[in-house]
Amino acid sequence: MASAKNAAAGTALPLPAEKLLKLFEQMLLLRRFEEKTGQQYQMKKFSGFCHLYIGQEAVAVGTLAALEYAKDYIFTTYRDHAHALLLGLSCRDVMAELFMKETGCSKGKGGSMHMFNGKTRFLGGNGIVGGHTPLAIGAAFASKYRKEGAIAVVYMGDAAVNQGTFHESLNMAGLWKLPIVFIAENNIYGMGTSTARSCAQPDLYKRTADAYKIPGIQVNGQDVLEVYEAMKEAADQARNKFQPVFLEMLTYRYRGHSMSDPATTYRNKNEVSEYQRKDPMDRLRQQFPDIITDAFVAELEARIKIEVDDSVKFAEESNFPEQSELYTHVYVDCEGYPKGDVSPNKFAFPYNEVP
Ligand SMILES: Cc1ncc(C[n+]2csc(CCOP(=O)(O)OP(=O)(O)O)c2C)c(N)n1
Ligand SMILES: [Mg+2]
Repeated sequence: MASAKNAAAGTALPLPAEKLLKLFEQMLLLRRFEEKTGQQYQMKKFSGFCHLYIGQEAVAVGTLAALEYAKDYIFTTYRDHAHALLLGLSCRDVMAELFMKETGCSKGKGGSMHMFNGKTRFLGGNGIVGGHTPLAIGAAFASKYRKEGAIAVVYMGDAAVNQGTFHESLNMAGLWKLPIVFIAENNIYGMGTSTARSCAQPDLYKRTADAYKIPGIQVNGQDVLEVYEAMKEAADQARNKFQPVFLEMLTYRYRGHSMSDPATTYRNKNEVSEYQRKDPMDRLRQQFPDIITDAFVAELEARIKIEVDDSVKFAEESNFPEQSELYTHVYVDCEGYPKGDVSPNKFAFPYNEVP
């Protein structure tokens, strides 16, 4: 059992030892899962878009740890494997979805960018930059209207804050006092374009207070405890005072934008190593060496390896969806919709024909 004090620093712990261990465990699981995902992609086990979360783990882990599990509505971008794993989906569920197998969380029809788990109110995985902020506004509005006590949390990248939908959403949230927390994961690049080149005000947190009456707070997104504390406060404001909050998480992705981006033209290796020196897991270990011990990490690495390897085997051995599934789960399954018929039918109009 870990001591209630951090002996190295001689100070009281900011969180119970079990919780610190859990934060570390979750970050390591995400890191190893994503490394395996990248490897499988390079081995051509699956294809399509694939955006890894490596380097940004403290943001998803710290923010979601500050919420009551499965109570709030969560939306994120296409960089969504991590959020999925933290919101009730297993490595098998996510890996099988990446492999586009019927055992995946979206039955193999969504792939990397469309992880989903209705049971924990994880409403995706969204491919359009800024396209999901209005959806989150809808969830926040519904929750307030029905007096649910739930908040909406919407993660986005730094490039999304230049989209019209973002500003429309913030205006509505500020005007209608919606229970919502906006989280911009500022990894300083939107694909290969830096925020310095794309944002008139690259300090994103400064954009929201005067314009939309939404306090903006800048957080060190590489410090999982700082992230956790900021999210606790923001969620409390949103839930109990209907005060929307905007959190700018300063973070960094170690890999390219997606698997097809070698990230060699817009940044150099020194920049990457500079950020790697501030890795969120190393930081936590250095802060709490008596709790996150070498022995604990070694045992954890072994446990995670088994789980991640098993998910690959499971995904490989699963089947692709049946052809008869082509029309199911596209919109809503209603009586009368065609099932199993993949030939042209009344639901598949030629483009030049008005229905
Ligand atoms: C409306 C729209 N425009 C362009 C794209 C293509 N696109 C996909 S990701 C991306 C960059 C987004 O960067 P950012 O919001 O910073 O998120 P990050 O990838 O860094 O997590 C772009 C331009 C898109 N998906 N949607
Ligand atoms: Mg970005």
